[in-house]
Amino acid sequence: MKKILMTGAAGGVGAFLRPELRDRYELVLSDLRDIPELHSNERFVAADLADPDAVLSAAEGVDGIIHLGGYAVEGPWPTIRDANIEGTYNIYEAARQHGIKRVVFASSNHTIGFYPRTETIDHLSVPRPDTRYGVSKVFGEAVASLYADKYGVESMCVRIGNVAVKPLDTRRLAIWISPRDLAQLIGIGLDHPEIRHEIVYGVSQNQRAWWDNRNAMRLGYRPMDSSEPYAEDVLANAPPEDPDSIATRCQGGNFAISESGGDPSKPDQSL
Ligand code: 15L
Repeated sequence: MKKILMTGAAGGVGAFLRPELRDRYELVLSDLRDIPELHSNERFVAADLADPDAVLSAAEGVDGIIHLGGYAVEGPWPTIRDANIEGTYNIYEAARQHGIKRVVFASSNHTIGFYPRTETIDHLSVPRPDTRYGVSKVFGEAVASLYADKYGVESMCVRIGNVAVKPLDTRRLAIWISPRDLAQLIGIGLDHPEIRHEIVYGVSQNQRAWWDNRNAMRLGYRPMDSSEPYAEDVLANAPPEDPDSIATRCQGGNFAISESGGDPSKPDQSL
């Protein structure tokens, strides 16, 4: 059984993934926050991602890394810089120094959040981040590419949509991924023999998706869930949307209007 370090394991995505993955891998769970309830096959190690020595020591002896850790929404630059820029760099450096050959990087749909919802994009589309958070995920994808080409640290970068038990609003009918579909994708990222640097979308088989996920399918991804059975209920209860709002027009939703209020001609002076 492979031993896998999961960073950010105390967060919501970690909580969804642990039960799906702990029968298949020996999990070393890391986070700043303690994880009180550990199951067999799980061990906890506290680590601040911004501390290179702590990351190096957390990654000692593992065969692969699932890097979920960092700040998961928009935040002030120092927060994003320490948790996501420094943190992701430290993960790849630890992988290089320990000779760990596989990393699954939890990237985000906010790398491409400024694309309009009318456009179908794929793994080759040029990034259009909607936040500093999105920029930090584009940075992570770039570090993954560099470490693959230069040091042979192979990566799958998963541009995750929204992980939840079910889709909760109109936008999430397009970008939702079920925990078991995300676990399947991550398993491919850890075990597929022919990965160098891949970008895939973390999305279930949603009819309303804005993403052509053929790169994930090429690698064997066969999502088991779809948002469509939830659509009638979601649409019946969805709050009315302003069709002219940038938040409604862009794939990143509210992230695309954070701080600017959606009007690029009037940037928030507090930035
Ligand atoms: C993300 O990248 C966030 O980490 C998550 O909290 C959600 O906001 C998700 O995107 C989303 O776009 O719904």
